[in-house]
Amino acid sequence: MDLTDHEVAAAAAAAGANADEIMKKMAEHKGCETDSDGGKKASCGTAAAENDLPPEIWEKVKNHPCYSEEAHHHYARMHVAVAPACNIQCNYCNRKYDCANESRPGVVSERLTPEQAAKKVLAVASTIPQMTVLGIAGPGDPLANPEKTFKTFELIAKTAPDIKLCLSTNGLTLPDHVDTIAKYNVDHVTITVNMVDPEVGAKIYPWVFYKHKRYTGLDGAKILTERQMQGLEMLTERGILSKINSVMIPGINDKHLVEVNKAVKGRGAFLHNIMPLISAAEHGTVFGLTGQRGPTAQELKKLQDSCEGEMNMMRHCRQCRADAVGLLGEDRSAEFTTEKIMEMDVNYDLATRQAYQAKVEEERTAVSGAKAQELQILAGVESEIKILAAVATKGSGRINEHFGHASEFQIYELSTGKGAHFIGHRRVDLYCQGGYGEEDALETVIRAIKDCHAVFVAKIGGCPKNTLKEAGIEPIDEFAHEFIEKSAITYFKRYLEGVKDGSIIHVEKGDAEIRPGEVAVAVVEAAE
Ligand code: CLF
Ligand code: SF4
Repeated sequence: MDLTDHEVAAAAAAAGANADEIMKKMAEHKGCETDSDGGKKASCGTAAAENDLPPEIWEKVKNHPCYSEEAHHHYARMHVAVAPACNIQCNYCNRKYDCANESRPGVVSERLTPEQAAKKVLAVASTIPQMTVLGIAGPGDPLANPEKTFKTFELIAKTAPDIKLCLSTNGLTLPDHVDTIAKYNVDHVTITVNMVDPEVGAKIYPWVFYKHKRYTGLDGAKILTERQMQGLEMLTERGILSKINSVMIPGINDKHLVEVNKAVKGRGAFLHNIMPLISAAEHGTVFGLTGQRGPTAQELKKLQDSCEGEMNMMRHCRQCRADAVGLLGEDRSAEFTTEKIMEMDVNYDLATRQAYQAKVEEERTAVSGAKAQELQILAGVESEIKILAAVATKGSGRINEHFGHASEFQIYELSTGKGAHFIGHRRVDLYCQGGYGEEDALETVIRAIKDCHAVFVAKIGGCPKNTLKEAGIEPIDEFAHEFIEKSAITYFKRYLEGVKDGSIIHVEKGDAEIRPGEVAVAVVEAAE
């Protein structure tokens, strides 16, 4: 972290700690990204495992599904929609809809009071024992609604102290609330940073509302970026883990996000999550109406890859709703409407939750064991070839979803250097229940994974199998219910052997389509 001695001293004073302690924390955090092994980059960020991180950081991320890619196969999060107001305008947001910072452009079904939210958290925690994180992410900006946000955290900390608290903000008022964030033990804060240059910012933010005044254009963007950077530095000083979300907007900030990556890394951000712009005319957003496109799958991957050398990237974000409940990629919010919760007999039992989570940890250890075996499978094999594979999974790190039931596919890059490396997901229509007919749904699946050489499924019918093969995507069901990485590497080794003996002709694949969340029917009034 690039702090001057003066800044370090100020950090120490602000945090009530001495400079040695602050420097120690910084050094530990740096350890995630420095060469520690003869030039071999130490693992960090979402892909990091227990031995890669300082123990106190591992404690914070190990069962947070957004901060740990590995954890997201096993642990769930929930959001409560207690924060309707916002203090800025983003050109990709229509206030009828959820905050696009953290949500797909669907609407929240209902807004909650802090008391209703606390009851909902207990109801979900007793029904889904692997739900470990409560996030507040909208539908407006949580810190533009500080009373409701912090009251909710206060109630939950009292009644469900084992649940981690998480917050996502546009950062405009973050510096004013960092002490309160620390006071309520909110250990994870996301800031959406789309620019560090006001010239770029003026194309994304028509206005910001700051200290009772509306600022437009360059003036507004300048205030926003200064406040975001100040807030990030203050979080780092206090040892609060921060993640940066950036929306990739081709032609506006796509190239600039490399600069953003450097700026946030330099200020101690733990993770960077570059997400594709969600934009369609029916959303009613400025970008939707002007026809601003989002990135393709390979454009997004290229940018994420180019930033990865600087800092570890989150690639498993689902751009979820402000009232999402469940594992990332699944949405169980309909099971927990206020009406249903009020009728539920809520029994929050910490011991039951802990017993369940102990079982989850056993499963997780088994997945890690399989990963270690994966490296042995590839021992001695070297090749420049890299291919992508799509996987149908319901979670737990296994190939356990039917092709026709998959609403998304997880994408892994296979190489002799990194083995099976998770790089993202692609949302699709359900093949078995496509609202426009099955063949239309199959076409959307093919468009979403056409940069992949293979798709791993638990089961698949003869008809889609043939269509996939015609599209150059090999359907593979022989590893049903096996671990993802180990199976993918077994396949990859066989693929490389086939290329070597001439039975397989390797061809490079093209690009694929990103298909972000669908627009839900608007059922609530616009956010204030
Ligand atoms: Fe929610 Fe965000 Fe916390 Fe996660 S989401 S407030 S850090 S608990 Fe996660 Fe959802 Fe992506 Fe956000 S997948 S949109 S990154
Ligand atoms: Fe919309 Fe969120 Fe931007 Fe506010 S910060 S305008 S709610 S996307």
